[in-house]
Formats: sequence, C-alpha cells, structure tokens
Amino acid sequence: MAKISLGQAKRARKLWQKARKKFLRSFGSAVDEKGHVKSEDMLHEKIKEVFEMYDTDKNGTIELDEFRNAMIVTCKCIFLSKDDVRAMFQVADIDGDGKLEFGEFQKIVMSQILEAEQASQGLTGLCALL
Ligand SMILES: [Ca+2]
Ligand SMILES: [Ca+2]
Repeated sequence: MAKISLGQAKRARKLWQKARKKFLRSFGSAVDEKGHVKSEDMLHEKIKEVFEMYDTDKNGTIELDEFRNAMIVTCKCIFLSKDDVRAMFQVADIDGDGKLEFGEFQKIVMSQILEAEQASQGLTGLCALL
C-alpha cells in the first residue's frame, strides 16, 4: 500500500477537483462535466482509449512520467507542479507500486465522475464529511 498521509490525501483531492473538468472532458461525449454518463459502454471504451493514450510506451501501465505528460496536455491552463502531479498520481495508485494499472485508472475516473455528479447536486459539503 502506498503511504499517504491524510494531509497529502486532502491536497491530492483538491488538485483532482481543480483538474476534474478538463480531465473528464478527455472522455468526450461519454460523460459531461456534471458527471452524467451517456452510455456505460461508451464510457468503458473511452476509458480504455484514454488509458492507451496515456500509456505512451505501451507496456500496459501508466508510469508517473507518462501521467505527468498526460496531465500537462489534458489540464493545460491549470498550473500543476511536479509535486502536485505526484500527489494526484499517488492517490490513484492504490497498491502503491508506482504504476497505474487499468483497474486503478478506471477507479480514479469513476471517482471523478461521482464527485462531479455530487458537486453538481450541491452535495460537496456532505461528501467532505464522509
Ligand atoms: Ca507505460
Ligand atoms: Ca498500481
């Protein structure tokens, strides 16, 4: 397991929040900014597509460098430092092996969709308590 302190996790959550709109936009019409999923099948295809796009050396996992490059492209206009990107990567890398497997990538996408949905319903405050 990756060792992430509560402070780091909170910071990463804020960073993801900042990047969320642009990140979700890379899934095209499969999901909108408010977290409405048009079609689960389409979303699954899109997640695969984006994962393969991020995995530039095609070894089946997204390494930190690949993630950083992808974030620079995806989240342009949002300032993210090296540490910021690392923090975002660490919360996504659930087993802490320094690589994002497809399942981990899928999870972070899903959690961003859920957060977008909750934010659009004004439940952000409530979620922060959970
Ligand atoms: Ca890779
Ligand atoms: Ca991993």
